[in-house]
Amino acid sequence: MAINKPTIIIFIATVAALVIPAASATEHIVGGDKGWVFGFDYQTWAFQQHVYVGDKLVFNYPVGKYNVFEVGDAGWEDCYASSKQKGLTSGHDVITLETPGNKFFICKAKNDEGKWCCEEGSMKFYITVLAANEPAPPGKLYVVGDDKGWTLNVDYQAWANGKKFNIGDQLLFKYPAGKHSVFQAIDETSFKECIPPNADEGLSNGYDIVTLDAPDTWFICGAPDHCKKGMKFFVHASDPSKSPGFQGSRKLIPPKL
Ligand SMILES: [Cu+2]
Repeated sequence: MAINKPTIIIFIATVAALVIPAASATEHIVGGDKGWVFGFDYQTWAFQQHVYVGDKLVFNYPVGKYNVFEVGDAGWEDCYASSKQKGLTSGHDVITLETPGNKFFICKAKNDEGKWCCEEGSMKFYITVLAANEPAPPGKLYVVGDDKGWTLNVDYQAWANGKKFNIGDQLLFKYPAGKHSVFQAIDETSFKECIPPNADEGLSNGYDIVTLDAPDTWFICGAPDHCKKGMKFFVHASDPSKSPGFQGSRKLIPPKL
């Protein structure tokens, strides 16, 4: 029996379509080794994942302690899930991400001290699921100061000097709202002298994300004297368009914590 060429091509295409998604599906353990626990910053974790349709999210926690609800963006914002909705409660909940777009997850329980896990324990996040053929988002997300966040008495220049930044990378400044702020000094001189630009050019949410879009950026805190006390650093970013990975800017909704 002769098999003609189109048949073979269709056959190969079919096999490829069946095999490739399965082979590339990834399990993302929510919170990594920490699992699904009270007081972990899941939003930052989610921003650091590259998630594709077909991938799975795995929530690990002691049975009975917490739960998982997939909600809409309003439910995520307000920590709300309808009383009719049944959450996941197995302690090892696996959710397959079947469509692209933003997916929202919350916990609806109280911890041992009677505190709400979503409202008070930041057990909530959204994650952006990419279509199989979408390019990986460019850039890396760095938490400024790592676990210390954006605060006094940290050597931020030493923190920045240890890293190779690219244009398109993002810096996340975490701090209690009202205590600090984030400004980009307009040049090296205003950086050295701690002169912030206009007040309306600063960020002050406490969870501020800045995309590096220029080779040189100077960051300073706008709170009185904080810059002079060391809340300042300079970042040099290379241009990754010279490497094949860069594909435009990354879309984000800032979380409201
Ligand atoms: Cu400050």
